[in-house]
Amino acid sequence: MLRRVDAIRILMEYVRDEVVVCNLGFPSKELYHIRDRPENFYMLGSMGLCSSIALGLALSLDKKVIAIEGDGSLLMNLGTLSTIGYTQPDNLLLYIVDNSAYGSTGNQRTHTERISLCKIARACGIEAIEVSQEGDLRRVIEEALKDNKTRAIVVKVEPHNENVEDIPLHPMYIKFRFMESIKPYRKKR
Ligand SMILES: Cc1ncc(C[n+]2csc(CCOP(=O)(O)OP(=O)(O)O)c2C)c(N)n1
Repeated sequence: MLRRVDAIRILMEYVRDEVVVCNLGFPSKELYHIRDRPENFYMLGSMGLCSSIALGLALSLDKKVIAIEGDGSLLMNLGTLSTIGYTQPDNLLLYIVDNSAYGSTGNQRTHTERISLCKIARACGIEAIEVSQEGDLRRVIEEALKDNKTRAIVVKVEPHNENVEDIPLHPMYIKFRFMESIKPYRKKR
């Protein structure tokens, strides 16, 4: 079975100039060590808001926005799926890395062992697919990045935290570097 770090590494092989907002904790640390770039926004502390921030960015930018979301965080803010389904920006990809655990705090189990985030997303009108095999994952990432509609990919992975250091960047630096990097993509009003 894939691990979260594999799912993030595979996604980042396909990412060019897309904007990426990443769930807090180990997902962000793993992303930083796989490929740091100004267009990555690393969440710090605020669980459950990654997809909501990505939605706001998708609505205000002429650029594909990817939320690297976690099952625990998404369960904490399920309402965001209805808001995303309702607004349906044509440039948003929810990349939900589902390890059925609160991985960053010690792999306590979440409800996604039996509850399907893919089905919940579909019920909100979002085109969603669940995958667990690398070949399928690569195919759906390629499709989703080309597509001009809101899409969700739920990647089922096993719980595992890669042994990586904390992100050595100051939170304000992460924020301002990110804001600067997305300036060219602002929608003209
Ligand atoms: C409101 C809130 N509650 C709890 C925490 C502590 N916390 C930080 S990361 C995390 C687990 C996140 O799990 P998930 O979103 O599934 O991502 P994973 O680490 O498993 O990839 C928790 C409980 C927090 N930061 N904020």
